[in-house]
Amino acid sequence: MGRLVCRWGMFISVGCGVGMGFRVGEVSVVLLKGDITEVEADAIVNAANSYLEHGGGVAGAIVRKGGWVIQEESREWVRRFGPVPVGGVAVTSAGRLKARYVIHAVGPRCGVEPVEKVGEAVRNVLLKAEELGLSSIAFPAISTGVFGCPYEAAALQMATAIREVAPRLAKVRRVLVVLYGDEAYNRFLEVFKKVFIG
Ligand code: AR6
Repeated sequence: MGRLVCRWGMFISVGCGVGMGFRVGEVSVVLLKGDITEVEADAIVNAANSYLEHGGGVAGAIVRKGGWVIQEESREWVRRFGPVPVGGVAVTSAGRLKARYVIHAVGPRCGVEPVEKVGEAVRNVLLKAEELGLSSIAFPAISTGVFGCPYEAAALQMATAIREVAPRLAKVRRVLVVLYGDEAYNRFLEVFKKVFIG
């Protein structure tokens, strides 16, 4: 059964979790439904704010499960380098999580900053993952919670950025997008199908 999984553009159910897989050259892009803190990947992406003060949503879940060390390292990052710009990234360890790193990505607050900053954040995460030599990375739906961006707009930014950067990646081979709940999953899936299949 395991050998049947991870076929692209179709429903997959074993090994890759439950979700839909797409392919861009050598890179597989898989949409999953679930909790990002449970996902196995070399790095998981946090939907962070510029001060890396991890309150609710994905950030809160990451610190609760990974440990306070992630918040401490985040504060140390801000002390050394200053606040992370919108669209930018910062890296810490992942504490007790299965991942090696947390890449903190600052998305836009919709209505305040342009939604295109989601795409910028995604591009910067992928380039950082490549720089770190990682082969797999898991994204949440950046900016679609507390920061108030609509699922469709954020999904279009994310899918377009992945499609654009993927051909330039030599190390990253697996990009997971982890959606929390049916609504987020279904809306992202529609957009990803349009971008990756047409
Ligand atoms: N796994 C996967 N997705 C999740 C999880 C989880 N465990 N928990 C929530 N989501 P948000 P933002 C979804 O608010 O909009 C924080 O306070 C959620 O349903 O985490 O970028 C930070 O510290 C939504 O679709 O991130 C910042 O201040 C998506 O993840 C601010 O919120 C993003 O929701 C960042 O806001």
